Amino acid sequence: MKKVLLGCMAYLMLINVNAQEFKIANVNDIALFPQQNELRNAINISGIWKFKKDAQNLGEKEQWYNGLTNSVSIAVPGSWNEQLEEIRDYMGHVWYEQNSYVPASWKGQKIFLRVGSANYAAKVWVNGKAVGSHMGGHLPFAFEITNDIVWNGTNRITIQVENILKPNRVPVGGLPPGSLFNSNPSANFDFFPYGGLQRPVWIYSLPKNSINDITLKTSLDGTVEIKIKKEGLAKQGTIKITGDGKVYEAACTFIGDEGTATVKIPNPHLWDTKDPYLYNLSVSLNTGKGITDKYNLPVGIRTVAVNNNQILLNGKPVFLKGFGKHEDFPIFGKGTAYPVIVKDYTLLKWVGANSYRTSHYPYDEEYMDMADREGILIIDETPAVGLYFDNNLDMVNERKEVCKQQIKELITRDKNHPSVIMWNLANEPFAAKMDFSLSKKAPSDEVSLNFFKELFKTAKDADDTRLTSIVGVQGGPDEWLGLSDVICINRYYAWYTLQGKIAEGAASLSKELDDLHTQFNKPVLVTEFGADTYPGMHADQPEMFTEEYQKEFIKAYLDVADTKPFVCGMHIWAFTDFKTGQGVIRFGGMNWKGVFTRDRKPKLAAHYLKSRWAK
Ligand code: BDP
Repeated sequence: MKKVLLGCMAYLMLINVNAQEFKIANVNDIALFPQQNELRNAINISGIWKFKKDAQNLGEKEQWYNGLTNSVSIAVPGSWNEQLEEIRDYMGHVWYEQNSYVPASWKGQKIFLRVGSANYAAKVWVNGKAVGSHMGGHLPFAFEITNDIVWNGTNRITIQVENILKPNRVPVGGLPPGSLFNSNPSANFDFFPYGGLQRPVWIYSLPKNSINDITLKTSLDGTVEIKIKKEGLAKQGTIKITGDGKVYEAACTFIGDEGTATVKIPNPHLWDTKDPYLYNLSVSLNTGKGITDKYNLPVGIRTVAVNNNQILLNGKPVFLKGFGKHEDFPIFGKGTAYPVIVKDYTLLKWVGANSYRTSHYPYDEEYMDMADREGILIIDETPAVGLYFDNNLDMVNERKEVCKQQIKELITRDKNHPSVIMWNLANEPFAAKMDFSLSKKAPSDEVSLNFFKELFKTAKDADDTRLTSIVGVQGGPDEWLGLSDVICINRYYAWYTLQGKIAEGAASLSKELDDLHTQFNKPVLVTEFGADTYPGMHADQPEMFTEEYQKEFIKAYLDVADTKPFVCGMHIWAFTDFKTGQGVIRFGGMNWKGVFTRDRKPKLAAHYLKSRWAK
């Protein structure tokens, strides 16, 4: 007996040697973007990294975190799919490695590692030691690594990424029962399932007594409420807001680690789309022996609200002119590329748009900062695209928890951007009894309605200063839409239904818009409408896939909207052509509904929109 017990203990110890503990990323650690100032430090360690595919998922067992051998080079940020041979459609495990010094001058500070986005699951090691894990693409995560680094040499950062679509993940793997939709690689959404470290990776430092979170709330009378969370010994905070040649100051006293301050700016210079004025906020912490930490943040003073017909920015109606977009470009896929970000804003301005939706996931932080500076309004979307309801209640509940976590992460990351006016919590969820011919509306049920109610509650609890919505698919249940502050619908009359019949399509749209407004008495936003358009294809009489058809289709929808005072905006699908999986309705593995091509050249419709919008 004794022998058996000893044998068992030895076996358990063996397991323990191999079992590593991964801390789950804490959402509070992504509240403030890394900042370089006189008290904080930040190094972007993006560049060319080591990379290795792990198709058999052997890396952990073989301890690849102790140094990648036989690796190849890959760019970070960037999707892996188009950089190397034979991994375009790969769904599985891969490993990334980079070596980096942490400057000795940072000693005494807390050191963090921040990953902008790893699609989908990530595990992180520093110098071979497990430091943490995160689930979900398109959102950042960070871990404190102070005790894991060395000061007298390079630090090996290893990140395992895995991008398999699974039924308990969001976006959801598998297809809804009865769906005709399929593509290769198989995904329940209409964009290419790019994988990898798609956004910059940072090593940054915080002072021991640090500011950990700042939440702003602004009012039209110039009141700026500032909530601060901190850590350490500091007892006093100082707030300074600078703008239009003046400085406004306030003190913040903490109770425990939380404090609030209010600054009143008389005759405030408001932030809006035509004049996106930003004040500078500087928060500093004082221990009594001097300033220990400082964080600077731009502040736009503005409010967002709705009445029965319109969205109100600073109390005045604003009509949303714009697009649904994607992060997508040849070679680097969904990787952050600063020139593309700048170009997209140039084109949004050129065409006269004032807004867009970050379909179908949160975008890189630089997009959000640009929107604040450029006065572009953002509907900020979570990664919950293509949710569906099947008979597997456990899976549905697991997805719901993932959605809630993603809502919390998104709001924590983006809550201080004046450009963000609405949180969109899902795109085109499918009901359990969906009619995929899209000819009649599916019924809702208790499970799905409660699912969405919980998501709305999560968002409103985290931020009650903005609007909240879900975007409904053609043929989806109306009941879900009623939960939103603005009724948001994607419609493809005269494309997927009533093919080639623009006038009939416009009539169907007109009728449905009236019905929705009568039913809910809320403003209605058409968040998608569009037609695939092969650039350079023309016809004297508009015909599907030609540039003329796209233009006439868009014109007909916009003309209908103009007759309805309760339509508060029209977002065309899509801003640019983008890559998808392969399938018969996706010629060349592309969605061609862009008003601009994938390399940002205007189609006929772009010129038409400019003539209509950019007056
Ligand atoms: C909508 C989806 C969007 C698709 C679009 C289309 O929201 O992601 O790309 O249709 O079919 O259903 O072009």
